[in-house]
Amino acid sequence: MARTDTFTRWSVIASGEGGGRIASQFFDRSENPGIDDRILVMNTNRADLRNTIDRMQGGMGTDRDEDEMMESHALEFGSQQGAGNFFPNGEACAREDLDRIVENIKEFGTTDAFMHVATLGGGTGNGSIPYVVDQFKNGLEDLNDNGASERWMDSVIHTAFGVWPYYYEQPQRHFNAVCGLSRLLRTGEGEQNGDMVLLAANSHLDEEENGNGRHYDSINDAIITAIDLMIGAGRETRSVIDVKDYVTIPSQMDAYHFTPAVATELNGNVYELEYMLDQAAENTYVPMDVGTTQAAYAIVRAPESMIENDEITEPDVYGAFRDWTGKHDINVAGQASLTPKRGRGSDIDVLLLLGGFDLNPLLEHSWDEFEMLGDSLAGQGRGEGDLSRAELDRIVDNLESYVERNAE
Ligand SMILES: Nc1nc2c(ncn2[C@@H]2O[C@H](COP(=O)(O)OP(=O)(O)OP(=O)(O)O)[C@@H](O)[C@H]2O)c(=O)[nH]1
Ligand SMILES: [Mg+2]
Repeated sequence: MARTDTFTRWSVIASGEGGGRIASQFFDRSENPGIDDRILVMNTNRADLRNTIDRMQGGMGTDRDEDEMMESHALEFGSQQGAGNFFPNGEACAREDLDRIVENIKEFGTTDAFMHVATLGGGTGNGSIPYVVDQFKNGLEDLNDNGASERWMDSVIHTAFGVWPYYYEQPQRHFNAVCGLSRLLRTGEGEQNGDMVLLAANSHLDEEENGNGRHYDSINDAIITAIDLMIGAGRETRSVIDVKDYVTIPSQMDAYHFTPAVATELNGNVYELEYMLDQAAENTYVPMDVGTTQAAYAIVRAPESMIENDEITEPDVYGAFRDWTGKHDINVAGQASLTPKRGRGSDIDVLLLLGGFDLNPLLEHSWDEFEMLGDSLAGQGRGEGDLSRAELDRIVDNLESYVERNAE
């Protein structure tokens, strides 16, 4: 039992349909070290929520009934059915029901770190998640039960995973995405919001770009694989890199957006580690220039038996990482770690978390649509949510100043 106390306890909060679909994949597996079943999926729309729960049930075997899953892992929030693909509505719904969201999260018991998950093209997840992160970090004083001396969420780390829309999607999705990225990065006051903001772009991960359900599945798999590797590195012995290590320096540098870059099942008897890092770097989850990276973490996961037999060692991994960063001329804050996976064989998985890179290659795909829509959407209340010109201007300023600092 001591183990569970020592290792980081993660919780996953997903909001909106795509976010829920991603989180539901955790339930397809027999175990989720680090997360267990601390997973909450939220939606403004009850039918969507039922669909997500059906999917989760499918993965959990026969012993969980739908009502129990709805009770313990799902939350319908807000008084509207849906957010009409307009993010201020998603935010308004979360504001309406913040206390219920908090109650649900408290059921998880103590948590060291959250992974918040949303697609950025929609209104529900993208509207609510940045707000929830901000409230959990900065706004919950009056929600503390008993006025206890310690604030409930102090020292808890909030990472967020945002998914960029397909490039061909309608302008409103891109409008939402640009606003969502800004709001994940910065609060309304222009302070840091998420402790770490991870990004993946649908078009970048799905070259065929046809966005049907099957493709979502493979994109979502890739996202889960990255989260899994990231969380796993904080669980086992050896050189543990944990979430505190990921967030501290990038936050100090004001460069805390990241993309995963992953290569899995590489034959460790055949390939050099440095080549494996290169393979991962070729598979970043957003379009980016690796040379603009300002912070990088490498997690190499190898079969226990390889590590025990010294076929792969920590010094090997450090050395390869040093050579790799040197070769790309990225003089970065960084760290590497070797983490075991069960079993034998020689398959090695590599995750690079690349941070602080120039965001323009991603934003390029959305900026025109964003600007085109901004004027018509600001000042218009649609449903509960409202977006004033001043709010939109602040969202734009926050993102522009963050991006400028981190551009070439
Ligand atoms: N990677 C991935 N992207 C998804 C998935 N489902 C939807 N998306 C993308 O997410 C965006 C739509 O967001 P949804 O998640 O459907 O929206 P929502 O959060 O439910 O918000 P509403 O607009 O209020 O319905 C589009 O850009 C889709 O391409 C998914 O399962 N995986
Ligand atoms: Mg929806």
